[in-house]
Amino acid sequence: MENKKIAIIGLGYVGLPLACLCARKGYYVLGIDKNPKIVNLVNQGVSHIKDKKLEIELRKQKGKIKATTSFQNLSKVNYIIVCVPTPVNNNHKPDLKPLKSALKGISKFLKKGQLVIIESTIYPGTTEEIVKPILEESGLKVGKDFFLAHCPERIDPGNKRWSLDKIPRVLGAITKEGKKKATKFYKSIINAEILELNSIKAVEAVKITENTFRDVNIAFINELAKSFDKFDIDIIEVIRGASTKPFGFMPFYPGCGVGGHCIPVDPYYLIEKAKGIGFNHKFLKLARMINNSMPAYTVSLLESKIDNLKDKKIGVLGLSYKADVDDTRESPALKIREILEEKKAKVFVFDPFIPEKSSVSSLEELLKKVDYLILATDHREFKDMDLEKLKENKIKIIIDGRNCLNKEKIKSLGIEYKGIGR
Ligand code: SAJ
Repeated sequence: MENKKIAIIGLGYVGLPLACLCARKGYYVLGIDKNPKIVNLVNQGVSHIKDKKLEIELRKQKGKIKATTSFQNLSKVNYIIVCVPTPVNNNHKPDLKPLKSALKGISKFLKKGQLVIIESTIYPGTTEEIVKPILEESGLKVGKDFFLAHCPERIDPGNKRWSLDKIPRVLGAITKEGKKKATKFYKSIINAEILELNSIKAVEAVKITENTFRDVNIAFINELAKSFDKFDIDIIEVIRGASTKPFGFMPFYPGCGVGGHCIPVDPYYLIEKAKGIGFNHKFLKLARMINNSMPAYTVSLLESKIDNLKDKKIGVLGLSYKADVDDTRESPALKIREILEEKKAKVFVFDPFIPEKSSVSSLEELLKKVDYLILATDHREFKDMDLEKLKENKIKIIIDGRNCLNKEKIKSLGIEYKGIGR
C-alpha cells in the first residue's frame, strides 16, 4: 500500500482540522508544532481550539495523529503540508518568520521523493523566491529530488455547513509532476473540485484575491453605514432591500471592525509585495483604513451620547473577532477596549468563549456592574439574551457593534439603542 504518511507543520485553525481529516481518511499523521502545550493536548486527543466538531473529531482520531515539536521523523512521510501562520507585524508588514522557521526545519530532514505543499496564505512570488531556496538548502533540487506545490488553505472557522472535506481547492506546483501528485493527494481527502492552475503565482494570488474581495466589500458597506447614520437610514433595511436583487448584488454587513487571521491581514501581503515591484494599491489601502476606523467609530457613537467616557462604567460584550469562536486575533473588540481605557472609562469585558480574558464570569455579573454596553461580537449567547435583564439592571445605552439585537424591543424598554448604520 502506498506510503500514506503525512506531516502537518502547524496545528492551529488550519493544521488541526486538516490533521483530523487526513487521519479520518486513513493517513498516519505526524503533527509538528512549536508549542509543547498544543503537542501534549493533541496527543491526548484534546483540541486547544474551542470548536465542538473539531473536539469530537480529534478525540475520535486519537492515536492516529502523533504530535511532536521535533522535525526529526520527517523523513518517514511522503507528504509535508505547511499550515503555519503568515501574520503581519504592528506596521502591517508581512511577517514570514513562522514560515521560514518551518521551512528551515523541513530542509534539515527533507528526503528524495517527498512532496511539500504550502497551505499558508502567501503573496505572489513567495514559493519561488523564498520557499524553494530554503528547501534547496537541503542539497535536494525541486523537480529532480522533491516536489513543491501551493494549495492555499480555505477554512471558515465555526461554519457548520462548509466543512474542510467539502470545500473546493485551487493548487499549483513548480513542476507538472508535483502538481499531479498534489492533486492526487487532495482528491484523496476532499470531496469537491480540485482546480489546477498553470502558474503557482496565480494560485498565490487566488487566496489573496478572495480575502481582499471580502475586505473591500466590507469597507464599502462600513462607509455606507457611516453615511446612513447621518441620513438616519437603517442600513440593514437597505441591505434587505438590495438583497432581493437576484443577480449582481452580494450582501455584506457593517460592524465594529474586521478581525481574524485572514481578512484584515491578506490585503497587506498584496499591498506590500506590489509596492516592492512599483504598484500602489490605493483602493486596497483605503479599504483597510475604513475597516480599521470602525472600532473608534463604534466608541464615538457612545461618546457622542454621554459627552465624555471618563469613569463611566462600560461593558464590552465579546472579545473574539467573530461569533461563536474563541479567537481574538486582530479582533476589533480588543481595539474598542483599548480606546475605552485610553478615555479612562471603567471597562468590564465578558466573552463566554474566552473566560480567561474576561473581567467577569457571566453576562449577569457584567450587567450588574455597568451602565452602558458595547456589543462587539455577535455570539449566540448575546443574540439570545433576555433584553428585560438590560432594563432590570438599568442599562442606559447599548451600542450594537454587530447590528444583531432587536432595536425596536430595546427602545420599547426605554433603553437608548444605536447600531452601526442603524
Ligand atoms: N465581517 C464584517 N462584515 C461582513 C463579514 C465579515 O464586518 O459582512 C467581519 C467579521 O465580523 C470578522 C471579519 O470580518 O471580524 C472576518 O470575517 P469572516 O467571515 O471572513 O471570517 P474568517 O476570517 O474566519 O473566515 C474567512 C472566510 N470566511 C468566509 O468566507 C465567510 C474566508 O474569507 C476565508 O476562507 C477564511 O477566512 C480564511 O481562512 O482565509
